[in-house]
Amino acid sequence: MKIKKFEGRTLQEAAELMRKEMGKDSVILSSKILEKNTPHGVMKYFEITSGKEDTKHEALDSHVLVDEKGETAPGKNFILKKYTETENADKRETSFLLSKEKVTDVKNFTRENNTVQQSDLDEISEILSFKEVQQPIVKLIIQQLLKSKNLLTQRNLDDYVVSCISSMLHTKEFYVDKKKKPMVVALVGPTGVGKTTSIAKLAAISKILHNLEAGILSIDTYRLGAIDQLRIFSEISNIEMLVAYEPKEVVSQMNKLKKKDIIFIDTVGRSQKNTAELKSIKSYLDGIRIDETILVLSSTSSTKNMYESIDKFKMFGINSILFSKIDEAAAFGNILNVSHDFELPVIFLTNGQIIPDDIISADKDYIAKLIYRRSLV
Ligand SMILES: Nc1nc2c(ncn2[C@@H]2O[C@H](COP(=O)(O)OP(=O)(O)OP(=O)(O)O)[C@@H](O)[C@H]2O)c(=O)[nH]1
Ligand SMILES: [Mg+2]
Repeated sequence: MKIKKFEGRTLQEAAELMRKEMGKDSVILSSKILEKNTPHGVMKYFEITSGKEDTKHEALDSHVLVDEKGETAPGKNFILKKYTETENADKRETSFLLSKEKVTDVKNFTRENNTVQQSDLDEISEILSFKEVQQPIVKLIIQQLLKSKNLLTQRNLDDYVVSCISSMLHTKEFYVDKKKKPMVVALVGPTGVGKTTSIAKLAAISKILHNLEAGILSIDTYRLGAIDQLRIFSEISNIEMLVAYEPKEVVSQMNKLKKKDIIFIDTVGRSQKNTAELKSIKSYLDGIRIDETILVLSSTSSTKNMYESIDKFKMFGINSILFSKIDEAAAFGNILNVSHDFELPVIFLTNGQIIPDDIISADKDYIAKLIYRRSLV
């Protein structure tokens, strides 16, 4: 891969320089906000690290937004392309997984014959429990495996487990219909889970990679510095950001953004335990049409906390879940527990703090492997 850094006063400017020099199929690997001393004072600027695969075949990034034919031409409907574990996958993402071959190798070293024994199933139960998959779901997986017992061998056992997990997960593609603009997406969730950071990632991807006019409405006027966090991002990325300080201002602020293709609404983080505060956030959103309400949950939280959050945040009419901070979590059974039990689709996963790179579309196979990978850490 060819790697190069570009600077610009805005994210857009740096991305344009990148495309001019590296071509349209180059991708942003990371971005940073830096400061320079100039005769006019301190100036903020963007530095992006871009990469381009050497072969045409490897050019698609995991979160490139494409239309149904795989093109990124402006003016068309598009979906956020799903991550797949193929040879063109981003190395950082592939490194999360043990490859299937590796898992099978481990088993082949430890088993003498090719048939599956009860002890293999016990071992799988143990691994799944260790990964914090709840007992009723572990039992369902084992029952599924037993149904296919005649087909199971040491070699294909892990693949069967992954496909059982995969079939129990619900996922959803992020799809934007440009004809029905603006699409309105609200992110809600407990405090500090990554709502604002995820909005910055999604807004930047919409704008830079897809030439969409994106806008942001913040109703987080509670937390000190919350507006500044978004305002700095909005200034350097040149994405319009408005604030509604009271519920009655929401409709007029949304009207100002009505020509945008997509509007992201950032809400204040509130504890799921405080119903009165949750109702206060809801009063901001009640008067407007929202196309997608995404509940953001941190992958590092326990299944119990997640259940409580879903129960309390359901008043917002949740359409999908974004699991943040998968780079910090030690086990991912909670994603399966939640998705299976509430039949709520996972729409995105975030895997770091870098804007806009550290976000990927939910893919059942990817999540299943994340849950079942054999390493203990
Ligand atoms: N490691 C890691 N950190 C993340 C991720 N997403 C967000 N963060 C960090 O988590 C912290 C909180 O992120 P915010 O986006 O401010 O969270 P929030 O939900 O908007 O917080 P409130 O508005 O206060 O409720 C910040 O330090 C982010 O950089 C992620 O995927 N991985
Ligand atoms: Mg926030």
